[in-house]
Amino acid sequence: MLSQLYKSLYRIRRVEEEVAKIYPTDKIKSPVHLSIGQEAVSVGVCEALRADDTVFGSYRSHALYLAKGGNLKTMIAELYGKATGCTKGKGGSMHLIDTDAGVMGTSAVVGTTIPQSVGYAYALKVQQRDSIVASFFGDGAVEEGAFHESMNFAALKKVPIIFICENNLYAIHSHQLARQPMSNICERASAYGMQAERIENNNPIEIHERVKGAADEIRRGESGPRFFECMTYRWMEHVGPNEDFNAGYRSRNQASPWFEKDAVKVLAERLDRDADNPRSQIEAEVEAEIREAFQFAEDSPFPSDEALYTHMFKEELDGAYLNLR
Ligand SMILES: Cc1ncc(C[n+]2csc(CCOP(=O)(O)OP(=O)(O)O)c2C)c(N)n1
Ligand SMILES: [Mg+2]
Repeated sequence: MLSQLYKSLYRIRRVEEEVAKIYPTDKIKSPVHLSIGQEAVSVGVCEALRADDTVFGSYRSHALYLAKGGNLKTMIAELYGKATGCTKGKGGSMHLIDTDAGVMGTSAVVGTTIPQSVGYAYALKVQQRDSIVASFFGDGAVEEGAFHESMNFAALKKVPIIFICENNLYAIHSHQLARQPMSNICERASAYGMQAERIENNNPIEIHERVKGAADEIRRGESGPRFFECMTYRWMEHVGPNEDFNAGYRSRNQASPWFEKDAVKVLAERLDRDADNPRSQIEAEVEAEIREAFQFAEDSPFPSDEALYTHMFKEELDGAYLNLR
């Protein structure tokens, strides 16, 4: 379990470090919103999910896509705008999808996947499946009308969904307290009639345990929707490959407690105390996989001009987009 969590965390961190390194060459054709610093949330939650569960996320979803088992090669090809990308080079970093892995989609428009995820979870309930949905969004999305409509409907219909609010304190450069009259997002979620809990400290093991407990209760029909506000911190600029502690809206001092409790570092240290799990082997495997994925993207062709006219309408989409898992 520990080595699995570490592998997932390390893999995501290293993929995004490579993305940041390559970004200035202009090979990557879409903006990138990096999750560096926030990986623990996606990893902790996705380890608590089954392969047949489904996730939805925002434009900051490299971590979610990878933690849920999304294909790394097709993700990198997508960032490169190549025809072999997970949306055939048409969506870029903000619109990742891998239906085989249960990544139903991510969107550039704040809050839009929240009602989609509730609708999907409602369909699962109507069809009496025992798989569930996890819906990821930021603290900024809580200010959207669609968030509140979705909370209301989900609680009313007791749909099998776990809401994961990744509270990194900022929407672009605005602090939460400059945007919201109360800092406690859970209080607002619980006002809709669902159990809502905050998880401090960005600890993947704690996130995993608490979300797993909720997921099991939902599957057994013992709980309606659940809400977790996971406190976390974005290390890089809102969009792009650089740090931005000189931008004036936050300081390196504010970030330093989050650097201290970096989940990748903490789990690496724990793993080193466990002789049965050689970290070097895990890391070597991940590095080889990453090299292969970037090479795949480099070697892949760009979409043809004709591709501009395909996959525009639902009739052309293959069944996987339309069939529930
Ligand atoms: C409906 C909508 N309004 C505004 C924007 C512009 N916008 C892009 S990202 C963002 C901040 C969202 O912050 P948050 O939900 O906390 O996510 P984070 O970037 O911190 O992960 C905003 C306002 C948008 N993309 N969509
Ligand atoms: Mg935020």
